Amino acid sequence: MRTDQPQTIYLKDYQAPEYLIEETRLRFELHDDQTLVHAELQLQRNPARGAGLPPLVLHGEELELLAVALDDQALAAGDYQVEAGSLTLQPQGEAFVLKTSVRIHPESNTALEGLYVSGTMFCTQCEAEGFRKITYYLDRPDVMSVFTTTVEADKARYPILLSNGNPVASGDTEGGRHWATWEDPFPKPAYLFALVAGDLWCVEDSYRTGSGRDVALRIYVEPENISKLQHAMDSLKKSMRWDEDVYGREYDLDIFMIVAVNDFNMGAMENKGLNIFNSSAVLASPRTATDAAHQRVEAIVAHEYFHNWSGNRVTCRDWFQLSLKEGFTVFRDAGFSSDMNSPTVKRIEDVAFLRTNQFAEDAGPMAHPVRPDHFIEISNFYTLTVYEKGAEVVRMLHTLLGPDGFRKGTDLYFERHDGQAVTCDDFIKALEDANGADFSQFKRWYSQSGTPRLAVSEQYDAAARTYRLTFRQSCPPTPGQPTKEPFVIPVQLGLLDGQGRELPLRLEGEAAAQGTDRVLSVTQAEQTFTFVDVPERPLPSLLRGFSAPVKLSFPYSREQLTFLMQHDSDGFNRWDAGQQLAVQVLQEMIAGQPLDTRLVEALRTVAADESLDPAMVAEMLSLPSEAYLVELSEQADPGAIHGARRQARRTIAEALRDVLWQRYRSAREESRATPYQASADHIARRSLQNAALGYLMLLEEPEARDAALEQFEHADNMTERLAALSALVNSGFEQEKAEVLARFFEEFKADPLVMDTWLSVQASSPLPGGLARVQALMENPVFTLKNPNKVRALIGAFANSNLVNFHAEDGSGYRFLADQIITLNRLNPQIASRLLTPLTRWKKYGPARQALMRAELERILASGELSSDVYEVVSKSLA
Ligand code: B3K
Ligand code: ZN
Repeated sequence: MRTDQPQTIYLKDYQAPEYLIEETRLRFELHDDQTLVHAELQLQRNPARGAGLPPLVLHGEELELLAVALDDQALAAGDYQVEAGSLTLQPQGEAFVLKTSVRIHPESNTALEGLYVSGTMFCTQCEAEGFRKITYYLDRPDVMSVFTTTVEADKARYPILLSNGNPVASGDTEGGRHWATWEDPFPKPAYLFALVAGDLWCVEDSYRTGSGRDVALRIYVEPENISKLQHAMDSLKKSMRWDEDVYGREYDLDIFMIVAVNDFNMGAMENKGLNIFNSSAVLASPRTATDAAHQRVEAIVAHEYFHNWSGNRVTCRDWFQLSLKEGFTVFRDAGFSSDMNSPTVKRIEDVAFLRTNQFAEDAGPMAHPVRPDHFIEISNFYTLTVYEKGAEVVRMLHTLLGPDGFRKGTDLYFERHDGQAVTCDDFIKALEDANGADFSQFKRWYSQSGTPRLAVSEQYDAAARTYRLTFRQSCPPTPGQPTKEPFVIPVQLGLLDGQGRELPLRLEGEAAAQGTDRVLSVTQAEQTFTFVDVPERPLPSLLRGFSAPVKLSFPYSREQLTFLMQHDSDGFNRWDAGQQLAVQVLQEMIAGQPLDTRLVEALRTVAADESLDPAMVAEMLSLPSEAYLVELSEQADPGAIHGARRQARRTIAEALRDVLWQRYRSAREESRATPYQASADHIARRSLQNAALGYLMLLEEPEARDAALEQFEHADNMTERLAALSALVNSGFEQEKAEVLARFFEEFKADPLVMDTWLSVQASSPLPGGLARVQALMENPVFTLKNPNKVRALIGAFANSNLVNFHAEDGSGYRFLADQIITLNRLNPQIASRLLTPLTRWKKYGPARQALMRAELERILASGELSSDVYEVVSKSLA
């Protein structure tokens, strides 16, 4: 908890460090009631900072300093100053050795940052600024050092002792204790440090790199999870191969380890050679994890592995540059997932997520550029903007340069900056230099916040056979940025004729047509492109594959959207045309008008299309989510949004009953006949099967109920069972609902990850009484506020995925959430701060709800001493 006024830190104030750390030697003595950390740092004056020896100011928080020595001279109390966040002393020469010993208390660390205890093991989380809770250090990413780490602990309880790099020595000591020493030869910032001690089992495999080196691969877990590691191991090996094939990047150490822990603030962490994962991002078995969970494991394993180059070998100069590693690495993992699965479905999922959640962030009080220029608490900036919008920015660079030019650029980037801590400008410069490109205007994507609007209009001249498209871009004001300069917006497009065929594309001034699909760069506030030789009025397919993170508008008629749904050669745009149609229809229903049956007929065609990938059919049958409809509203009415969407879904289910049953039965038949596989075609089949079941259950007919019960009972995998459970939980079949919930609980109560899904399904049910259900579940022994997965599964799901219950008119949902945040502020500030998100969106709702939400934010602000995490979000939301 802070005791002083939180300070804002500015990018413009960046200065290189006064001192560097050449070598770091650490020794940990782990005990039940305390841990001793002995550090020996070889420091030197940073030559880049000039002459003179300024005081050395080391970061350190919640440390009890036991001893400090400079070049082996013990210092007396007057020789140094200890303050809340620092240790200051005066060096006597350019190069020197500093030794410190501190006492820390991982056993009572509930913030899960620094060294802490999860279950029966010790583990660490240092990014961004957690290392300073372990020892006094220059805890900033531009200070890179080689590390040698010795861990000592009780041998029986902690037989496995791990740190970064390669194991070099180990032995026993008195009192039943033992030790192990690890050496990491690659200089790294402290945020990549890791330590694990526990009674862990592992699966082992190996990987031969392209250049013929053998790398040992190990995934460690607590013994009960040893059977759930095959999928993560397969994903790891695929990632290693893919990064060689697509980016020319090989792994560098002799061993690569992953450790799964149950208590973890986020998904996973890319510590050098020793990734630490939330168990939800590693463990997967058909019986306990859904297809989506399998794909999440695959993506996160890849993401953390890819950081070995984009983040570790080349790291960030300062935390404002976070997207340098995160945006790029999300782009890389998306490319990998796309290659391993259906590219179109992957793109649809990513775009739906971005538009619903990142666009909302960009329109809210915490909006910030991909490269923020100030912050109070860096933990608050691990955001959708830095990650997902940052990945879209890299994707646009890839689109503009093409795959070969982009690869030339990344090769130069990795080669030029290997072993360095660099900036987003250095990344862009490498792409420019390798291609002779100029991205100076493009770089506004890094500095301007907000989601640009792109309004497009058309003009066809039959006599001249010309077709003009005029693009007007604008960007709404965001905190601290009242006006914006034009962005570079790559617009991938095609033109369709009356039969749905693609027309050749020739722009005015060009000698010949250049294909039927191309990318235009919109760089001005208003810009017109004229196509020539256009034989008939075309229908434009715009922003294919969502080629830029903008809000595009074009005055399509509903017939034109239906036509695009059936004929566009771009799968993403086929889906998107359906979404645009559904949004129009739902918005009318929200305003009280009846359902436009053209939507139903368009979906009938989709549902019956056996030539379409079943996963695409499932995506196209899914109406825009409530959260997306909220994002699109000027002022959202939760009850009307929920009611309209539910009514539309029921009408669709009635109208499409036969085809839905037919598709459901044939898919379920196949599922029964073939054992579970996590392959793309099986996943696609199950997604359509479950989408159909979801619709059919809305009819509240015994036939559908029986199908759900059969599927729940007999399916051999969690994907089918959970879909059946969730359909029953959201139905009016009270007795069956209670039965399946109880049976599911009995079967899986010992499996924390499955219990998370059991909590989530109930927490997100829109049926009346949602808050009471959540409050009752908080008393269930499987729930604890100390485990972030449990908090997300129950409280997070209620606040983010249960629109009607969370926004209850009496404000009870808001009050409940604020109460939890006030408690969590002391236990785990990062989790408390994350939970605030739905309250920060108060401007989206009507005056009565606004007042209630603001009152809860005020109550949190007045509740006592706030962590910098919670303080920053609450104060900015109220500003
Ligand atoms: N780099 C970590 C995130 C650390 C978050 C610290 N609050 C995981 C990742 O993006 O790969
Ligand atoms: Zn990352």
